[in-house]
Amino acid sequence: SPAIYRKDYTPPSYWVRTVQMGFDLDPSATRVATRITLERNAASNEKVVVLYGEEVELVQIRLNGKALSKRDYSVKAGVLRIPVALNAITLDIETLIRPDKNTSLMGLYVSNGNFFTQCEAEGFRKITYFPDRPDVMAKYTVMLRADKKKYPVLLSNGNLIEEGDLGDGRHYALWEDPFKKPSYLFALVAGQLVCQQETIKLKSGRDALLQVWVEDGNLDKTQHAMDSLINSIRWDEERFGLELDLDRFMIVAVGDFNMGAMENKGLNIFNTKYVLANPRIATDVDYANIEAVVGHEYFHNWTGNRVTCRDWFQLSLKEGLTVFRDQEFSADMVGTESGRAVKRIDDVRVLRQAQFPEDAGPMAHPVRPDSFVEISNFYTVTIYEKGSEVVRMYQTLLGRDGFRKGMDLYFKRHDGQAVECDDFRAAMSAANGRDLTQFERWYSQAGTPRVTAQTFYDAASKTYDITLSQSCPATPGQAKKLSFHIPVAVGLLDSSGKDMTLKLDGEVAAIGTVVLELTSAQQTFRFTEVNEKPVPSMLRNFSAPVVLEYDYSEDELAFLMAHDSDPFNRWEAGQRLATRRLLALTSASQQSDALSVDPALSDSLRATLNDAQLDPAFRETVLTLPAETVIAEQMDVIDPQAIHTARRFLRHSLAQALRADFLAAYKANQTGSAYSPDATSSGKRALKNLALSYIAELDDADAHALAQAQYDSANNMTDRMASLSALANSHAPGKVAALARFYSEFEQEPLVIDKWFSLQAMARTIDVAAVRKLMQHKAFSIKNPNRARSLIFSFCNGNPSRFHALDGSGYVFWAEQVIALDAINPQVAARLARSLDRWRKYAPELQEKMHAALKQVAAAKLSKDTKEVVTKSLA
Ligand code: B3K
Ligand code: ZN
Repeated sequence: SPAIYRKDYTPPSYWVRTVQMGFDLDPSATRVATRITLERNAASNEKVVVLYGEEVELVQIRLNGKALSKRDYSVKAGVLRIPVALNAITLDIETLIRPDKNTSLMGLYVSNGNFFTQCEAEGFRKITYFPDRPDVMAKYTVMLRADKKKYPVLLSNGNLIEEGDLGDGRHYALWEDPFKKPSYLFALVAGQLVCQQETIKLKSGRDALLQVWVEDGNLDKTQHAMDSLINSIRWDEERFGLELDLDRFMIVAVGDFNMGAMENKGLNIFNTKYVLANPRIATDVDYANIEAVVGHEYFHNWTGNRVTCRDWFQLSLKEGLTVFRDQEFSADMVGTESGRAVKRIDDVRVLRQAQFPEDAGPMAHPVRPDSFVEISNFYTVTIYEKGSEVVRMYQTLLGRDGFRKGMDLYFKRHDGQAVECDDFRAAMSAANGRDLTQFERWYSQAGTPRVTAQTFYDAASKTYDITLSQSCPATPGQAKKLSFHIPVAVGLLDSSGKDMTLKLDGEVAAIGTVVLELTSAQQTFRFTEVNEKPVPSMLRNFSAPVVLEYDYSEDELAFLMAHDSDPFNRWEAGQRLATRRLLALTSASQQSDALSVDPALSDSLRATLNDAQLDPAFRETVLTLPAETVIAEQMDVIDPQAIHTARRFLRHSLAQALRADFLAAYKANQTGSAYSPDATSSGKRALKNLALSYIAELDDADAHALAQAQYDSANNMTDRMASLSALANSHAPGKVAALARFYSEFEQEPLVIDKWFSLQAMARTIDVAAVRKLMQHKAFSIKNPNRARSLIFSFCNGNPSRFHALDGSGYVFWAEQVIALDAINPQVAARLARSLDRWRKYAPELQEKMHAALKQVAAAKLSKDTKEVVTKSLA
């Protein structure tokens, strides 16, 4: 398949003004009648209507009432062209589709007997021929007809206009969306569903009906999603002055879904994983994720739907911005400074574990890509998470008020339009009178910039110089990079650990933190009237998505860990200390040297663990060692076995050194019998369960008893999973029984059975044979994306040392699964295909085996999704 280039964008030849659709829903033969009114685009020279269609049977097409014959149009590779030069036309298109055969879960499909749609990015063309591109925005009216018994609930975007019976057991519902939208935001849902609903008053005084739709039997799991929706609505009113623009807002949960959720106008469709929760089935992390995803989809109503993307290269315009908004929402929901820091740390962890590797691999792409083969492959951590960091940098540079001004201007200028990332930057710039020309490079250049700092204190003149230099590694298609505009937030600590008042070249710059703007390859910033040699705290709150290199002494890092007023950097100092140990241990393990670790790290960690002034949630982040994938990023040649050995050794050593402290923390952070997922309680549970996981490293009878006792008495899924995981990774006598009991207790809860598979796939002792055996389990199905992810992805992506087994068995398994999945669901397969994309970073013996597996996949008959990934991996 050929690549599509951003530079080739041309405006559509025709605009669509209105769309009227009629669906006769039937799993094996759904008839779709679509009437589209179009208007010639004066700005286009093309005298042709261009419609896209995929896997649809075209029954009939009429232009201004007259049936077209095959001679009146051409169809090639899914593109239907009708030569016509009229200013206004009406097209009637009838198509026939088979939702029950749709395993790609794009377009209209059946899940557990009900109908659902997923149209972003290019799924609408699997329903009917249409100018399926995001810059074509139209008003939709949708008539749904179906058997009343089988499909009592009929939903689509916007407002319900009319419903009634049709006779012979069928009924209908007519929906109208008052806002124009691109086709990717179209949705319909039909089937046997029930809802929790609530009417709320919006800020302007209008009423809005909120509904959460689920399958029968799940109504006891919708309250948290409803609460999260209401909180999201309130937050957007407060923080950005943005109100819900509809009278009705619906969330629907579906068990078969490719991603997390979808922001269809007024009818958000969610993976059940991001809706259903109660203490019995959901962990604290699930609760937090549901809040974030409900927020994310709701916030899209303005950032994505009211203002959308001109083309798919601009995807981060809506995704980066909306992730930033959901991150800020979650942080505000916690409220405390330390809670905000924990959220920030979590977000940066995702960036480092997933986005930094992507940015350094063969799929690296700019936040605004220049080309793609399959757009579905570009719903990436770069577009989402790095995109969010880019948006965050505006706020760091302009301040919260300046950022808000920019947002206001963005909506004032572009409401109802499909625009580009440049338009967002222009609004931020114009609203604040700031030149943001150079900032554009964050959108156009891929790769993670390195910022190196050097410092010099001159006691005689009392000046302190920070010299920052930047560079950025080459990425595919981009050998040389130009300098980025990088905000580097800096504080200086005096010898008592307090923030100094900062003067830059004689001017008072800040009491605690100043944002230095690095725009050249190298710049020196001079602080004056610095009375003693400070300890610098740099890149506070992770002010830019870069790697900061500075030659900190061990003492300085311990000092920052103990004193930095910036909680993010307190955490960061601990991570730097731990990373040094882990890299040294990894290398010792590679040389087969005896492993040992000095007490300095455990002393610092003990101080944090026992510091009752600090929030438990924050202490948990400090005591958590960098992930194996984060260590891997710091090595020239990745050695998964050595990294794993090193990390386990360090955890075991810490468990030995801090056993009594962990036990004390375990006892001090019990949360009692009434479960609540609030930040304080979940923070306590996080610390308590981290303590349990360290103690479990010791794998002795006391540790087993502790885990078993917690398992036996757990009254919520967080505690249950933590103890089951401790047991599953140990030699505890009760391990097999606990896994069996867990299964039988939760057999009826698919989301919990996903956890059961996932926990085993990530266990230390598992191997490919055991994964294959689990695939034979009656509860396993490769067709359900959540289930496939819970077992196959958890093993391939979440268990590096087992997946990268020296015999190459993991890669053979991977190739088989990619090929099998590709025939069912290309999007899911292409995600799995990414697991080997960094094969060149590994030792030759592993590389060779990975290469063979990649070649095997590449030789198979593949979707363009998976083909693009393996082709780029092998390039
Ligand atoms: N916008 C959707 C993405 C769906 C894409 C599917 N190929 C989810 C989100 O970001 O909210
Ligand atoms: Zn999104």
